[in-house]
Amino acid sequence: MTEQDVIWTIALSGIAIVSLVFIWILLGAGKSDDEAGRSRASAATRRIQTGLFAVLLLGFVFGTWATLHNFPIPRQDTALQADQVVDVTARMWSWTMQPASTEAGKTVEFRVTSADVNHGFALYAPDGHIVIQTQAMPEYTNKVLYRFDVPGTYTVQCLEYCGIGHAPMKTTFVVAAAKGE
Ligand SMILES: [Cu+2]
Repeated sequence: MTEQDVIWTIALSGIAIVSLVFIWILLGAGKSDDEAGRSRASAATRRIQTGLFAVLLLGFVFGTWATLHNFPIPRQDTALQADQVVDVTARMWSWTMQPASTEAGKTVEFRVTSADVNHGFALYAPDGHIVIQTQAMPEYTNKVLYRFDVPGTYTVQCLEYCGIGHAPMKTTFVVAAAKGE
């Protein structure tokens, strides 16, 4: 199951649960016309609302933590412990990367900026998976860290529409096999 399928399954199950509870409440509504029954029903509804809210809140907090605690965007205002720095400049419609290669096992700090308009810096692994991305913005330098475990030819692609030459705005980043240890 891909990540997308897992997210879909969770989302659809959540929608199904909420819908079932809603239908159950609707079916129960109007049954009791005595005062005591009504207040019992509204107390039950409140308990369900509170419970659902708590479950959703915990779900969102956990989901946010689980998906973001490994986020590759480091603190931008401190020196980073990278093995190598790569300066990346985007412009309409090309990339400059200095240097444009590293070695497997190294952690690389990409310092990404733009010489003209906003661009999106995205790095794709040889198997086509996106591994990191950040904005390339004029007058700002955005840092992103990545440890390269898999050697091969990575592809850099612009992810922010920047004019007629946007789609072919690509370059490559080569990760050599680690030198024999
Ligand atoms: Cu672009």
